[in-house]
Amino acid sequence: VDLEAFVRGLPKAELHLHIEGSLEPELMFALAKRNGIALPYPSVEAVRAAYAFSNLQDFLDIYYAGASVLLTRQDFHDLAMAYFDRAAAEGVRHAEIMFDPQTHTDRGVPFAEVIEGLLSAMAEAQARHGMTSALILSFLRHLSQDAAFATLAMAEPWLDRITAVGLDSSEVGHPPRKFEQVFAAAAAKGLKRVAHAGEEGPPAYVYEALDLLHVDRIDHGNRALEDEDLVARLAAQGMTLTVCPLSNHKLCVVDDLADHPLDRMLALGLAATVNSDDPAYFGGYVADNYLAVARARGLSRDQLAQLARNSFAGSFLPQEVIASHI
Ligand code: ES4
Ligand code: ZN
Repeated sequence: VDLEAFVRGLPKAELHLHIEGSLEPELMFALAKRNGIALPYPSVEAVRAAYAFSNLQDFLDIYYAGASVLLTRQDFHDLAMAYFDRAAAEGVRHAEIMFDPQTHTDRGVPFAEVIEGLLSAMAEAQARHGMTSALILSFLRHLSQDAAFATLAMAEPWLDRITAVGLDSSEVGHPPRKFEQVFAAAAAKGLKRVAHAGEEGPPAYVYEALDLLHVDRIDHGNRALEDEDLVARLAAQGMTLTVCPLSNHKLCVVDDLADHPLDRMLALGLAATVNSDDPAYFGGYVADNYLAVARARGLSRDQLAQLARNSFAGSFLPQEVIASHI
């Protein structure tokens, strides 16, 4: 079979996906119309043309603006269902999806509307595709720790349906240590922990995520490669890195996909995985990410299969379920 069929046929888990980042311009326009919201773009083409970013903040400004069309539980259901249908068609068997409640509650959208829409889509993905999923409640790091605590309090009635907390948005200037107490509170409630670290921020932020937030996975982690001791530690403890090649290229974390460090990570013994991050904004879903980096770096089928195994091994599924996928 050709490489594309091989990648699509490989059973995969997706561990780093912002559900708001899966909002395709077509659905953005449809929801704007349904909700009577005016978009600052005349057409789907104009929206896509605006997706040229030179750093993370450039992207985030447009990403938060796009999310303004999401108002009702039906909107969140439709958003997530579009992602699950697409992911299932390209071999994703399990997805751990991040959502940013503050992006919505700060606009007056009730937390219940957001999470109930996502949960109903997750149930439908299971029924329709046999696909399992989990929710990661992500705190916006450009906001305060108090705001994160308020978000965790809002989530209280649904904590049995939330697997982990995460940390995303503008990294530089908002180190993990800012959220030490709220992550400890989440851990005490039995939640797993992940954090974006080392996407634009320095290796010190990866150390803080490990030592102060006690994370179970590092999202991105690219800049950990600048610190040999940190690499050795991440490898020794088998810490999963959720790497996002097309995102890295679009946000200029790497200048050229041909220089992407994914295979260097594997060679260093790091538990790297491949993920789509914000597929509607970065030009591809998870299979596109495997394919693009495979072609740019000349990855072997063994390496691609290793990445897919790493994705299940790094998931929050029970050990016996992980074993059944690997
Ligand atoms: C994000 Cl790529 C990335 N980094 C940090 N925060 C985010 N939120 C959505 N995508
Ligand atoms: Zn991300």
